[in-house]
Amino acid sequence: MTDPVLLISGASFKEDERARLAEAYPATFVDGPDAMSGVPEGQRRAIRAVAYKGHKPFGGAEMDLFPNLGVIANYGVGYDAIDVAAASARGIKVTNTPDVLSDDVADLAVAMLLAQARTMRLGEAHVRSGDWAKKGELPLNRKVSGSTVGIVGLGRIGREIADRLAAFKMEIHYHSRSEKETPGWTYHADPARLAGAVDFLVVALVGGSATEGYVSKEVIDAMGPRGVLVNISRGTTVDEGALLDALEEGRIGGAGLDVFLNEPNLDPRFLKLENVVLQPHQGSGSVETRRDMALLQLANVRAFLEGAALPTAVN
Ligand code: 8YV
Repeated sequence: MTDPVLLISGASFKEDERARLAEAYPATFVDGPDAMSGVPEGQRRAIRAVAYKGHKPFGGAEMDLFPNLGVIANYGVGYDAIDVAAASARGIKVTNTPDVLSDDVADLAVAMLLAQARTMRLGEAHVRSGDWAKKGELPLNRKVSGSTVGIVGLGRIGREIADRLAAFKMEIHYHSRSEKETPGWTYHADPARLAGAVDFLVVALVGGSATEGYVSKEVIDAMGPRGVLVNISRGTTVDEGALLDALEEGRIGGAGLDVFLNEPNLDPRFLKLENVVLQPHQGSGSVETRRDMALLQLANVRAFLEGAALPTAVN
């Protein structure tokens, strides 16, 4: 048997994604970083590329198991699970899958914003339970079109969200590290000031240590009792304890959340809340986008193994 040059790491890879990678190059498979030390030593020496999927930490200790590793190709735009500094220090390239998923993630952000503002969960339950016929109309809800939104993090995905919400005639405000060139949108240097100025706050930050708890208690408190928070970035970007307290106490109006600390085992306090829409980290989860992500990941693996320029390197 030929020694594998590719390690496919991630229990969440779909069968067809795994098969496509394994057809392209001799490969072996593990569930995640915890299982990498179980790869036989001879195979570990042969491995030059890792196709990675998942959110478990992939650090220097795991990289050192593979003395000839040259690239870690991440399935996802966010690579906060991978210690990029450790990779760079070892001369290992890291790649990700930007752009191809921005539309999907922005679509889901808008969907959650609409669902929460227009109380769609309540509406659905009202129809299914028969309460519509028995009790009549639902309490009125919240107009979205023409209202004000704040985007925290105006990167590729943040811009897609802002463009969509501009089409809802919403006034666009944003916060990012620096002011950007935008079509008449309002920049706020301070995220709490932004939160205080808008009806809806959408978090589109990158993950990682630099943005941990960035949407702090102060930012959440500034939103006020009608404020709705939407997060499609990482659970780490929001102070989750402060968010739960504010939601439970009605100090903010509600939230639409696709990401959580400790996902998929989210804090059970979320499950008791009525003023939230909860999604299972499925921002990029359409058939079309996941196919494009898988193909871009493979393109990066292929480029590395064939000595070509990496399509989407991050270091
Ligand atoms: C995940 C994501 O990669 O792209 C990202 O950063 O969070 C998602 O698209 C996907 O769930 C696979 O883990």
